[in-house]
Amino acid sequence: MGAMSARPNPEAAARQAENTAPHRAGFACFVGRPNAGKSTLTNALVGQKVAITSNRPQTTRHTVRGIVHRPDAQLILVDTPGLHKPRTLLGERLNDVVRTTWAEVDVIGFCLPADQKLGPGDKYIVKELAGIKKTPKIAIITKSDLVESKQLAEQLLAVSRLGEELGFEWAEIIPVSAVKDDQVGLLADLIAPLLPESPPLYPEGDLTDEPEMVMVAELIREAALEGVRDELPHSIAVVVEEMLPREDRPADKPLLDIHANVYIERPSQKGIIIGPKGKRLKDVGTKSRKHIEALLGTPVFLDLHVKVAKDWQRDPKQLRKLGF
Ligand SMILES: Nc1nc2c(ncn2[C@@H]2O[C@H](COP(=O)(O)OP(=O)(O)OP(=O)(O)O)[C@@H](O)[C@H]2O)c(=O)[nH]1
Ligand SMILES: [Mg+2]
Repeated sequence: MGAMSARPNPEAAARQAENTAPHRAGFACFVGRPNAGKSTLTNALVGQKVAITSNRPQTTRHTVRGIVHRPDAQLILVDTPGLHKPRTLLGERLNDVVRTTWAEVDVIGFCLPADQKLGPGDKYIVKELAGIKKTPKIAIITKSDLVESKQLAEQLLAVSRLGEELGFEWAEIIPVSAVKDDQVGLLADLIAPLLPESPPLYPEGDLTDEPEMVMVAELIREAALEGVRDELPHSIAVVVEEMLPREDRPADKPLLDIHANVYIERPSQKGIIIGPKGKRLKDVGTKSRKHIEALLGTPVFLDLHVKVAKDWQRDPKQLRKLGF
C-alpha cells in the first residue's frame, strides 16, 4: 500500500509558505483554593493589576477577566474566587461562580501553591475537574520562589500522581513564580496553543472588562483588607455610590469626587475599621486613592463612609444589594 496522501489544503499550504501559525483566542480560567496565588498570577500575565490580591483567603469575590495580547494569540484569563467549603450564602454563591466558569472556558489552570502540602481541598477540586473531560487542564505550581528545588520536584510529582489517580493526564505541569516573574511568559506560551483558532475577541489594548466603578471599589477593599484579622476580612464589602467630576474646576485641574460605602456586618466591627480617631479609615482612603488615581489618570477626592449591613454574607436581600 502506498502512503496515505493528505487532501490538498490551500490555506494550510499558504500558511506554511509564510510560516505563520493561525491566530488563536480564547478563555483560560485559574482555579484553586483560596490564597493559592490566582489573582497575583493573573496580574503578572496581564502586566498590570486587574485583580486585587491579599494574604487573606477569599479575596476574590467575582470573576475577573485579564487580557493578554500577543502577535499569535489573545489569552483571556478568568481569575476566579478560591474554591472552599462554604459557610455562608456568599460562599455558596462564590463556589457556583467557579463551577460555571470552568464549564465554559477553553483551558483550565489548576493552581497549587508550592509551599503547601497537596491536601483534601485540592483533591476535591481536581476530582471535579477530572469530570470535565473535554477541556485541557494545566497544573500550575504557584509561588515556586518559596521552596527549594527538592520540595518543588515533590510537588510536581504529587500533582502528576493525583491526575493519574483520577484517570486523566495534565496537558502541562509547570512551576511559576508570579512575584519573581519566573516562567510566567512560558505559561502563556503553553496556554496559547490550547486555545481555538480565532481572531482577537477584545480590542487591542483592553486589559480587562471590569467596569471602572467595580475596580475602584475593589481597590478600596484591598486597602481595607490590609492588617485586619480573623473574620473581619470576610465581613468587608465596598460599593461605590457615585463618581462625578467636581464642577467649577479649571480644565487643567480636574477633580473626581468618589463616594463609597465600606460595609461591615456588625456594629462592633465599626471601631476596628475606623480605628482610633479615624486613623485606620483615613489610611485606607490615602492608600486606595493613590491606586485609584493611577488607574483613572485623574486626581480624586475620596469620600468613605462605614455602614453596617447586618449579616450580609448570609442574607439574600443584602447580597443582592451588594452585587452578588
Ligand atoms: N512568594 C510569593 N507569594 C505569592 C506569589 N503569588 C502570590 N503570592 C502571595 O500569596 C497571597 C495570595 O495571593 P492571591 O493572588 O491574592 O491569591 P488568590 O488565589 O487569588 O486568593 P483568593 O482570591 O482568596 O482565592 C498574597 O499574599 C500574594 O502576595 C508568588 O509567586 N510568590
Ligand atoms: Mg484572588
